[in-house]
Formats: sequence, C-alpha cells, structure tokens
Amino acid sequence: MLRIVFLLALTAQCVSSDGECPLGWKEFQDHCYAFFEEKVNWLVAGPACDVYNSYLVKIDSAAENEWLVSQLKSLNFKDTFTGGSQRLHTFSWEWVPSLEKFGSYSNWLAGEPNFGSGVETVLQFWSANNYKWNDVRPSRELTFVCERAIKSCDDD
Ligand SMILES: [Ca+2]
Ligand SMILES: [Ca+2]
Repeated sequence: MLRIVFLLALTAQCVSSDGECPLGWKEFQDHCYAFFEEKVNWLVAGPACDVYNSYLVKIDSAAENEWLVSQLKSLNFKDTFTGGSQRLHTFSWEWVPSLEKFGSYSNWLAGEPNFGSGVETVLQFWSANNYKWNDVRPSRELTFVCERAIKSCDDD
C-alpha cells in the first residue's frame, strides 16, 4: 500500500502538461513560453511566472535567443524582461530563480552591462538596439516572458 502511494506521488509531478504546452503558450525545443504584454516591474514578473509553474525566461543558446527575438518582434513587444540578474556585490550574472550562472552564450549590446546609475541589475531585451541584451533597473515596468519545460518534472 505504501508503495502504491509513493508511485502515485512520483507520477503526479509529471502529468500536468501531457507533452504539450498549455493553451496560449508557444513551444520551442521542448520548452513552453508565455509572452505577457502587461508591463510590470521585475520583482513582480518573477512571481507571476511562478504562478504558472514557470520562471522568467532563461536564455541558454543563440537558437533560443533568436527564436525569442523573432517572437518579440512579431508580437510588437518592446523592451522585455528576462530572468537574468546580477548578483549583488560580485557583478556576476545568473538566472533567477535557479541561480545558475550565465553560460558561454550571451548577446550583450556593446558597452553593456554598464551597471547604469549603480542600479541596473537585471537583463532586458533592448528593442531599440535590435533586442540585444542590456542591464536595466528592476523597477522599470516592462513586458516579460515566462518559460517552462513541456514536462513540468524536467529541470528546465
Ligand atoms: Ca531556456
Ligand atoms: Ca545598461
């Protein structure tokens, strides 16, 4: 009896999306993305993704970045938040909430990140510069993108 309960509990973590993205989400390479046109500050955007069992978009490759930019353009999204965040005091960049450090891929605009005014600590797509990466104030209010694996039991 105990064993049956245990198996059910394990299964329950993986069945929610059944191999497809939820309605209204877009699929790319086994991940699902939601593009939120409501503009909020960065501290609100993360918990908003959390509500959907997702996280602010984590850009892992040039292919993912290019796909995201094409979506932002077609949706006419301007400056848009990602999950990139600069760790306080160390100036190193990581993805929230996993706290995974940035990998080998990045797409910063030349001269960025510039830690502008000492308060630019989160990563946005900068539409005026062909959606290259830029650090901005978390208090700005921007559109944002949430990401989740197709199977919610996957890591990312
Ligand atoms: Ca990703
Ligand atoms: Ca900047």
